[in-house]
Amino acid sequence: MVRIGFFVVLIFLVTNVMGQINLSWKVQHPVSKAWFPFGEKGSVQEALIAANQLPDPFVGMNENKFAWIENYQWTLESEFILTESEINQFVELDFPSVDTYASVFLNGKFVGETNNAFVRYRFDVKDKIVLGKNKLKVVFTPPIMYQKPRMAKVGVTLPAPNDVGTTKVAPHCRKPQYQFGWDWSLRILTMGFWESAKVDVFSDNKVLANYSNTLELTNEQAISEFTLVLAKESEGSFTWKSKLFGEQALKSVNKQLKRTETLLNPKLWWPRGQGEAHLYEDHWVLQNENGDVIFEKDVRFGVKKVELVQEKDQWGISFQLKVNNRPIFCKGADYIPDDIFPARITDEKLKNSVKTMLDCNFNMVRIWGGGFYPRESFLEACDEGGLMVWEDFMFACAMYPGTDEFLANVRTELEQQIPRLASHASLTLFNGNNEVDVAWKNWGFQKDYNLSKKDEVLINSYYQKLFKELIPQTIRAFTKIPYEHTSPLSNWGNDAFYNDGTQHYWGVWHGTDPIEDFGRKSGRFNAEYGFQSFPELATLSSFSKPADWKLDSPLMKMRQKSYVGNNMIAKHSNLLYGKTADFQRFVYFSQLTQAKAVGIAVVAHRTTFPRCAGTLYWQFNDCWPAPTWSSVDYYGRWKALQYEVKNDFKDVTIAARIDTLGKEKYVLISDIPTGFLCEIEARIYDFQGKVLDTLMCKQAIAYPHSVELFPQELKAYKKSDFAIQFNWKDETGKSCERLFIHEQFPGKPTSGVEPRVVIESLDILTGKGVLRIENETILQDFWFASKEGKVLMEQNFVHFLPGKYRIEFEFEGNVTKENCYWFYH
Ligand code: BMA
Repeated sequence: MVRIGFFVVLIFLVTNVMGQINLSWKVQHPVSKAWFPFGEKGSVQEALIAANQLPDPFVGMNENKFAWIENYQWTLESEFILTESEINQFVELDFPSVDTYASVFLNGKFVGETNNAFVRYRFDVKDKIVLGKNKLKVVFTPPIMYQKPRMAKVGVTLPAPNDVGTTKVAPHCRKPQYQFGWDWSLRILTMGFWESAKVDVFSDNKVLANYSNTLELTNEQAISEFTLVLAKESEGSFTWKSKLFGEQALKSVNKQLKRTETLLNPKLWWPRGQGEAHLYEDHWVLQNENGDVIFEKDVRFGVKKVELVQEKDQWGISFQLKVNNRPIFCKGADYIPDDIFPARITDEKLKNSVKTMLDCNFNMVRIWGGGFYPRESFLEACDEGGLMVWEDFMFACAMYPGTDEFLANVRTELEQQIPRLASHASLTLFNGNNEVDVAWKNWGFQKDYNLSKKDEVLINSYYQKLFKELIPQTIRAFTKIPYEHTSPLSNWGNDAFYNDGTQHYWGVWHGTDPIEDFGRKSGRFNAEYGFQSFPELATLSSFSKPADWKLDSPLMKMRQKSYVGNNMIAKHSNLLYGKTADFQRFVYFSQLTQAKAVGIAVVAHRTTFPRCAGTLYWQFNDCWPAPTWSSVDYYGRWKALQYEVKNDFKDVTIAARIDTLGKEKYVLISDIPTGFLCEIEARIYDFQGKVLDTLMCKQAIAYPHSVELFPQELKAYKKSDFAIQFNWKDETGKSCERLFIHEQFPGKPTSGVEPRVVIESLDILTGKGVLRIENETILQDFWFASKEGKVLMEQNFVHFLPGKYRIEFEFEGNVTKENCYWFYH
């Protein structure tokens, strides 16, 4: 039999789907004047890399080779064809996200300008189109060039300590602040489109967005409002068909169609662990007067009530979120942009992050204010999984303008973003900014920037207008979701401050506090605290060579963007695990140190509810491969910390509460709303694996609460070294176990016979492997990894009692028996 195979190579300049033309661009090099492909979305930087004109900025010191780009204007061009029938319809340019300062021209005529990367721009170009070929040109101006002649209007130098540029313009720009430089990010100011720009051709009208909003909620009913945003104002009436609520005839007001509906005995949306994250499913069809369908979509929405309780109490001022009248203990992390190049972050990566957070028992994620607003795919995954979203507005660590022009620009951003974000069941809290207020009051801006009393008054008034007037007013016009103007509300440093509101505890990293202070200095809601570590070898190898693997090598120094430096990691890791000259072992120790630091904090926070109502560690992810505070590195490899929080965040867990190192107690913690009866067995071993004692108890535990386990029984053992293994059944009936090591002098190497570690099998087809361990003495924090691929374990960095173990694991990429390695101590 002869098989005929054929390949068709199609090159599309434009694709026309349902009246939408996707635009593909070329870009001109500002110096050589040569044109090269840009594609549909991305940035000039990514286009230069793709055209082999620049190397990967993540490798070595290549970051420096990108600096010149922000000194030039960049021109992009595209073409599209319009037919006879199309030019008689409405034609609009749709730019879902333009980054950031662009002037748009069609067929040589000026169309408009953009100046906010968080705004969707649409331009009506009916009067500029021609039959046949249309030429589109967009000129991008980089931030400093754009702002230099304009920023004087603000009337004061605005402090912007993270902006590493020659002229600090970050606060003037509605563009992700981390791209100007951050203490975990390189500086690359992208110019381009995060999402593809399109030409929209439509005959009558078009729906641009749909929103949902719970207006009122009682036990008996929910009143919800649904909105469709139209492209054009229409005189005629529309028919809005809903599978759940039936048909309704409507007229538009301010380009919007609104309907209010009642749900009887509503099924509520609950955060993960508290109940079902129920989403109503509906199907909407919108028809115009002629009966033409102009919109059709499956929509989902949730019904919930959120309150933020901030009351004076026995400790100070609370910060308690209540969902559906129930106080929730919030646990999770801070989320930063997944890449320095926003356009190349895939929906798959975002969904995977949400999955990891849910698998690790988070119920909240905080979208931090120095990046960008989350995409729909991210929020939809949060809605489905019950992951509450704390949403910052995009302002961080600097002072911002409050001129009429700036406020008008931000108003457009808010009017688009707030209804979109608040439509998601997962959206739980709005926060004005990250650390703007705390910086203004504590970071010495007044002196550092030589600000006069008059300047201070002006900056104060700007703060007031933006964060205390414009943002809350715009929120209130749409939703009842709570808002606070800033996080943290209290600074770290002074003991009394920990009693009021939100806290970002930075006394260890940015101060001189000992690591145990993570357990002692807790705010009422800890929205940030963390410790850095190095990513594992496979990630290090993606950007560096063995010769660079020293803390003070030029590359490692450059990679470390925090002024505090790599020595802070070494300081605490040396104290806990001892010095090592082997860099790979140091990486391992750095991750253990980070896990210990954050673990101490998490357990302290969870066990002090209701004084403490939340714990979000800094930071979940990375925007490039580097030493940072992340628990999952840029390539998705889990650090020790990710495994630690997976255990510490479990709804029913047993954890070690550490006050001073070596003096821990063991606690049962539960977030089960109905309370919980837990049967626990604890076995005490010596380091050779001999059972010294077995303890049992039945512990009833209220919501959310913690109790110390076996305080009396363990007293005698605490004078020497021992291991304690807890076994219990969680709320689903699943057997759980956790092993803790109690050492008189933590960190000293465990002496004993070398374990036998064998990779029994590795199946490339299924991506599954089996590891066997045989050990005669206790193994502490056993870590299994690959120098090239990615190893995925149910648990890693775990202790093993003497014994024989068979461990199944999964892997991705190039994992071989030869390139796997392990550490223990
Ligand atoms: C926090 C964050 C970031 C920063 C981190 C580490 O306060 O808000 O600004 O990256 O500190 O210094």
